[in-house]
Amino acid sequence: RVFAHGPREPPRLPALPLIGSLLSLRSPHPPHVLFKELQGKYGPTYSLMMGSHCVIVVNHHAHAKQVLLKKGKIFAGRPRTVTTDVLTRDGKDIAFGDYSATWRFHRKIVHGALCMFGEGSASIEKIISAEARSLCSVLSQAAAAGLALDLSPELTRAVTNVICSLCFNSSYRRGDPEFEAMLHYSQGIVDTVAKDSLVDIFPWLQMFPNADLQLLKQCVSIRDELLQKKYDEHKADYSDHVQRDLLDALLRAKRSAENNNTAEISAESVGLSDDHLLMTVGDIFGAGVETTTTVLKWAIAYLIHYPQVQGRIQEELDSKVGGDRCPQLSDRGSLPYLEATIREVLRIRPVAPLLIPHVALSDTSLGEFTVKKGTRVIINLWSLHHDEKEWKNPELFDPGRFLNSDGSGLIIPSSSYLPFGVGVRVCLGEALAKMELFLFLSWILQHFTLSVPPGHALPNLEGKFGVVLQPARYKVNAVPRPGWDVCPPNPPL
Ligand code: HEM
Ligand code: PLO
Repeated sequence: RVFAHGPREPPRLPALPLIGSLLSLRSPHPPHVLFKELQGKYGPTYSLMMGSHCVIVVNHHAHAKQVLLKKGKIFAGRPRTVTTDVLTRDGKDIAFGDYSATWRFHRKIVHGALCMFGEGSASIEKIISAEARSLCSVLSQAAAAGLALDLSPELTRAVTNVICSLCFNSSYRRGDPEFEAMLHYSQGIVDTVAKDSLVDIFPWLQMFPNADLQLLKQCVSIRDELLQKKYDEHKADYSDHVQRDLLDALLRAKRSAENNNTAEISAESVGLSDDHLLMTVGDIFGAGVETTTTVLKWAIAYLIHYPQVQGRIQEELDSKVGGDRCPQLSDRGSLPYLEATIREVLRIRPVAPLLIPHVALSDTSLGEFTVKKGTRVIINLWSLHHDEKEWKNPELFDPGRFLNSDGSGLIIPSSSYLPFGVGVRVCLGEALAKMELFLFLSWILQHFTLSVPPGHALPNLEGKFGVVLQPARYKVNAVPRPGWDVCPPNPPL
């Protein structure tokens, strides 16, 4: 290929001076916002040094798709960092593990296990609906007492129980001490993990290698104890004939590799060691809890800010589902405005605004730029989702963007939209997350109208940057809608 200027490297930010000067402005901005602003000076693709690592930051969808799709395999690596190594026993998981045969194998097993839950008696739909029902009944009790509610613990418990059923065939009751411990360690991990690769250039994230690394290690050891307990219980009553959950699926793969213990495929060599199994379920459990809960909290925060959107979803529910039954997955096609609202929440506040960093596994190129093996690539999803050329008033919350002109069908109005990533490293939980978001939100809005409690401020919409972009805590007034004080039972699916 002939390059206009010959092959060249992306514009490079002067190592520290420039950022230093930005910092001396005491930039109040989190990394994704600052990376978006730097385009003004350097263009949509530029590089910078983070300590000794060369990092390319991609802010436009064309280059993002080259990295994720067209050259997906070349850019499928992950960097190793101190904190993710602590979390994943040196990358023995899926999300932070480097591209390898072991990694591919684990993705495949998890994918298969998640698909298996599509049908059958313990179908995902049944599990989610049962949790939605219990969530609504807890909310009714609290609403009856007229309290200003922090929905977070109940939303988290509902979402945790879904992923707990899928991973471990178990669930938590209210006030379960193991659940409380999980809430605590998981927040500790979210607050501290994966930021270290950014610390070199964002000193206001400064927290290593001291108190926060300590906190991370403590939280990880509590998590590991919990995972180990589940693992031991599963090993104790494992049977080749029943597959109850993801952990059974992983154990089955391990057993079958062990029985096949020929020269090439031993359980160790294909990455089915105890550590690998634990880290893989740890990923799915952690991702299953933190991502979906975060989106639900964003969705409710926006619905409180935009009561007209909430009202329109409720009208749609009343006319399409009616008052005699609760929503089901089969209603998804007839509730486009709710679906559009979910899409808009995922656009305006992406769960992972910088995805997880990718790494070039060999020398390659990106558009007209050369890229050396080992270069880290940060896809700034925030820039893609807030690109003024692609989205009118990107900061405006407007579900209507995702509807066709008469409002009857869904569209994706721009190719600058990748809430789950795409390609080799695409999110493994996309289908599950979409089912949960649809069912939980439709149940909640069918039963309640949500608003700011008297005397409270509207939820803050800024978000706290980390491995997931979380909203600040806020309180809600949940008023039961007329006729919905009792849930009718679901018809059999
Ligand atoms: C990876 C988004 C829910 C499991 C990712 C990535 C994004 C993402 C952007 C990174 C892609 C990349 O680095 O290129 C989301 C969103 C969710 C969600 C927006 C909720 C709305 C879930 C759930 C699970 C899950 C429920 C578990 C069942 C994973 C895993 C990876 C991943 C294992 C790592 C994939 C890999 O590196 O190969 N997700 N996710 N996610 N997600 Fe999700
Ligand atoms: C969340 C805290 C848990 O205790 C551990 C954990 C495991 C997997 C991580 C998840 C955390 C955060 C969200 C991540 C997920 C893997 C894929 C997902 C990073 C750290 C996303 C959105 O990319």
